[in-house]
Amino acid sequence: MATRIGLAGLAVMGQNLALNIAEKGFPISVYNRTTSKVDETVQRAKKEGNLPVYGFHDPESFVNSIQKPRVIIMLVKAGAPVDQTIKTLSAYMEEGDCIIDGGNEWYENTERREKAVAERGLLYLGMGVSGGEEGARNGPSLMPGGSYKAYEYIKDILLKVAAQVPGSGPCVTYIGKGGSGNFVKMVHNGIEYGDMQLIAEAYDVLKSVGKLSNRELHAVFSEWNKGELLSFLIEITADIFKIEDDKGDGYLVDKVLDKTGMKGTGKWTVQQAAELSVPAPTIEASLDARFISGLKEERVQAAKVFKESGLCGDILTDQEIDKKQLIEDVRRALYASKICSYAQGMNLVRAKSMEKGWGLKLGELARIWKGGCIIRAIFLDRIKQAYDRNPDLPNLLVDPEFAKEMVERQSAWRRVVSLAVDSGISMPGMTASLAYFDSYRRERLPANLVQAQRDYFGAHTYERADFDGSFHTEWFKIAKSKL
Ligand code: 2AM
Repeated sequence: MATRIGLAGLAVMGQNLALNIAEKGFPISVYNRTTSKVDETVQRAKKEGNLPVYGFHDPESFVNSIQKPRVIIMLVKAGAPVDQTIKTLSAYMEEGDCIIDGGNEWYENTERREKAVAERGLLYLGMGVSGGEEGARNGPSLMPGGSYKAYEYIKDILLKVAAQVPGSGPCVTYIGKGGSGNFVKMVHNGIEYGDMQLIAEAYDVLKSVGKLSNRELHAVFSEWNKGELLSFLIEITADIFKIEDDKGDGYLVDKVLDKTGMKGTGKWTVQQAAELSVPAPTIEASLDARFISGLKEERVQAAKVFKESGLCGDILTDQEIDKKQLIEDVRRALYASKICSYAQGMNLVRAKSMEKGWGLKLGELARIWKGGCIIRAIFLDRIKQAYDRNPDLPNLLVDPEFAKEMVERQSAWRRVVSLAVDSGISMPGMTASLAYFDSYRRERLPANLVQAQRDYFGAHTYERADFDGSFHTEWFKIAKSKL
């Protein structure tokens, strides 16, 4: 009997996705370079309910076991391993067969591969898969881009395998042509960086200035998870605060080294934002925050320089805090900051879509992120509604509903940022979001002065607010002649 689909690359994500597909009723062939993982997967399939998973130790019999036209999902490390796996498997594949890369791949690599395999009649999809291990097993958010024909062929599988959100359907849609699936997943990850940083800042100000204990933080985040901030990341944050240290006294979170790892999608997002001249200060701040966290040893030394010399301590204020008010303010500041961060991510997607002619639908992206993925949140429903109201919305901030929500929260937001600034608590994400809001909503910015400076020293010319045309002034001559 031929299986419906194949999956190559059986690290945890691959194993879980294979079991998910099998559980939805699609017999699946599996393969991995290191064959012990094949046996492991087949064993798991037996244990988890005799799921129809068939293991193969060599690529040829693996490919031949799949019904034609064949579909193979690869979940191997991005970069060269993907090229190697394509080479290994495609040797046995035939015209009309389809390869899907489910890794976090750089979108241009997908476009290159799509072209390369097309010469041999093979179809190609680059599919973002979000939701971590748990999502892969029980329902991820899927972002397939590339060959529409290939998407159509496996749509029935994807619709069943993806997370299901009551009222809004499976968390999958055909994203668009070329590398758009990878690109959208990349921006999703950039937004995830922003969300995590904003939550970390909320934690910092509540803990460092508000003096909340882990128990109180657990209660606060649990409460927040019942309202407009309801989301996977707030939920897991609440959980984290209640986990006690298994190797000593106190809570585990206090023992975790304050040094953040990263795999690169956040950096790519920021690079793309710069490439396309799309302002993304919150996402950029979250990436910088990870870089600064990485300078742990330097920070330890710096803290000594300031503390031991008596220059200044860690927290700069010792003011009386109304805890209840602070908690409410931080909740509002977090929500408003989040709107700005998502606005940046969405605008980056749109800019790329316009550059590449992908025709991406921003509301649809918000819909498929509502379940399965790391940034899943009730808030995404509001984003979808905003784009439903106006698909050409230039920025989420000017959607009437979001505009109202931001204004309602701005006093609290400013209080939190001011308190953090006064206290010497860095809040790069929330501050960047507020600056984004304050810059975007102002008709006139001090850019006139920057432009005048550019014309002064470099004759870059300037436009005028009152006349059309391009102007240059001999600023230096005039200024000095009048001395
Ligand atoms: P392995 O178990 O044989 O190492 C995540 O690392 C997944 O990518 C694993 O399934 C791993 O296979 C696979 N992988 C990494 N490099 C690879 C390569 N060059 N060729 C094939 N698979 C690779």
